[in-house]
Amino acid sequence: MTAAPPPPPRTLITVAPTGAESSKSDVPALPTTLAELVETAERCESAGAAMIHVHIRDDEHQPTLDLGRLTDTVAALRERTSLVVQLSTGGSVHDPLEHRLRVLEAGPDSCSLTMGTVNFGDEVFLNPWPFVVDLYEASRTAEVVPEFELFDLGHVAALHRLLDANGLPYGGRVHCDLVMGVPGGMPGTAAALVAAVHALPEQTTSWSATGIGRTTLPVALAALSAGGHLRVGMEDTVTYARGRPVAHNVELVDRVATLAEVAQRPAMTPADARDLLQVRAA
Ligand code: KMH
Ligand code: ZN
Repeated sequence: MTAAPPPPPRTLITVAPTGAESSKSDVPALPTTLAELVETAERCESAGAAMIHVHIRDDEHQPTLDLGRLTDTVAALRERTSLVVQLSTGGSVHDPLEHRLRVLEAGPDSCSLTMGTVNFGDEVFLNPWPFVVDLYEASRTAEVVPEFELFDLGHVAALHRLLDANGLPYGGRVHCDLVMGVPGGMPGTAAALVAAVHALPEQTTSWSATGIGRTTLPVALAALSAGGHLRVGMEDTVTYARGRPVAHNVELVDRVATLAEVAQRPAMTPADARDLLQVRAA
């Protein structure tokens, strides 16, 4: 983007409550059952979240992309909340690409779409270019709005390439999420955030930022001051403050809802978010 647009008057808060990395035994507060996920979604919506980024677990609390479970999860979240339901197509680093493509069959409003491969701690989060293009085209066919996950400046460049070659996504809006502070990706600093935001394609209509681990607060503050939206949750950090584990995802949503209020860009409603992202009407 070249010119700085006026900051949006309201802040989209996305909650990412579970992820695929933490184990239930290490982090008992992690919502891993459907009942825990729905309870979390309800409380987070009341606290100001408008979208939920969903990874699910099996009966042993292990990450799964089981299509039946994903479909039931989307239905349960729709029944009990108004949140925009975004399914992860990233899954865990161990999920095969073909399983990740099939996530769209569960019929979410939105899906994550990571714009390239990245080192992910000691692992590799694999997103080869042909897979990125296949997933993008599949999201358009399924009328699911992608959220472009950008872990590095190279991913921003890849988004230019995708939009230039393949055109706009379903719904016509381009919403990005800067995922910062992953060991292997861009750091969770204000300087990196500003560089990434300046490099976003001109087609970008909104962006949020996520700080992993202890970068959650600096990234949220930088995003708010730069006119961005926010993603928080136990997928990204399981520590509320030094030595103090997160007791419930709602604490993280509450905290950034307060920051957004202070920044005079209060949390938007799920209806606002549906309009912002142009997700398919129910
Ligand atoms: N669990 C990470 C390997 C996404 O949800 O799309 C990938 C991830 C990104 O969380
Ligand atoms: Zn995720």
